[in-house]
Amino acid sequence: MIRTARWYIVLALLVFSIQTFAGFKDYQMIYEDKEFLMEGVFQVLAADLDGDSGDELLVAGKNYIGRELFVYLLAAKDDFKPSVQWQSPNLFEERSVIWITSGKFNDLGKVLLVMTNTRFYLYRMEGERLTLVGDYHHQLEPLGVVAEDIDGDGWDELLVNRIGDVTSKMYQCYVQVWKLTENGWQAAAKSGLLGNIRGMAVGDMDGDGIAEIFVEEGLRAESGTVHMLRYKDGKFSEVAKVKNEIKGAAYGMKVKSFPEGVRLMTASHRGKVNFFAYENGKLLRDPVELSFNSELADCDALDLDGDGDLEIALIGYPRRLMILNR
Ligand SMILES: [Ca+2]
Ligand SMILES: [Ca+2]
Ligand SMILES: [Ca+2]
Ligand SMILES: [Ca+2]
Repeated sequence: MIRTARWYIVLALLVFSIQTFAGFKDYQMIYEDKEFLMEGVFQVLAADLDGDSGDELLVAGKNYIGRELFVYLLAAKDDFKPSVQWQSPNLFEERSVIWITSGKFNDLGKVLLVMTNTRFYLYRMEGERLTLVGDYHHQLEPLGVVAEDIDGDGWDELLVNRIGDVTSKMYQCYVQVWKLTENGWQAAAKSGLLGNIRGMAVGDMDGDGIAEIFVEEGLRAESGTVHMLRYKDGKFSEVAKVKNEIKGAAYGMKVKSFPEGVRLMTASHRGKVNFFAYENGKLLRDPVELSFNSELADCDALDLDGDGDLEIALIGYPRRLMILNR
């Protein structure tokens, strides 16, 4: 009897230690679709649009032949297989791709922001659907958009990656900050030229309640540099950077709160997923690198099954969706 009890204790300790040491290396593909929804899927976004503290899953992409640009809100519960819960109208525009982010820009609350070359749209979640609550013209010629509260005033700023200069070798990009005011959208500030920006993310890495800004830049598709920036009094300053630590261009970047702590997650066109922590003023790369035989275009993470740990969603070129779980 005592012997059996001892075995139970040993077993319990074993299970406990396995759970304790489950790390990024334990992520495994649990769902995959190589022909997901559209001819080109550009972006995946996890955002809590209905305020229930669980993120919703969204993707944006294009059908070239049908001349269609769509955003989809997906539902994926117990079996991790995403199904379409809502589809945007066709937002097609000549020569335009489509970008999505989410933010709390004014008292409308958290909204989905969808941008094309000349327009952007705000959608609010009402029940199971998204409803258009704003529609604007713009001339931003964006290369990417993200949103978060980077100055601590309680409202999210919109950050747009724009081309500042074109040399024979590369684009020189900068980040422009926009605020939604009573008089509409106003440009608040811009960074200096930061290089050929391929990935951008925002999130509070040091836990002070204000989001830091991350840009990844480099030549063509070669390995590049990740810059961690802080925004204060209308100016950007560099907090930390890491060079050549990611294999290939990191087009996908997100700041996420894993059980291990807050991490910058990157996804590169050479199929690598990496995680960076911010400690003692430095960005430190986790030794674990996940590898996929796909050019990764974007990544995000959210708790799909409600177990308190994050699933990772990856987009592979041109239309592959992968869900990882551990
Ligand atoms: Ca939610
Ligand atoms: Ca703000
Ligand atoms: Ca911070
Ligand atoms: Ca989970």
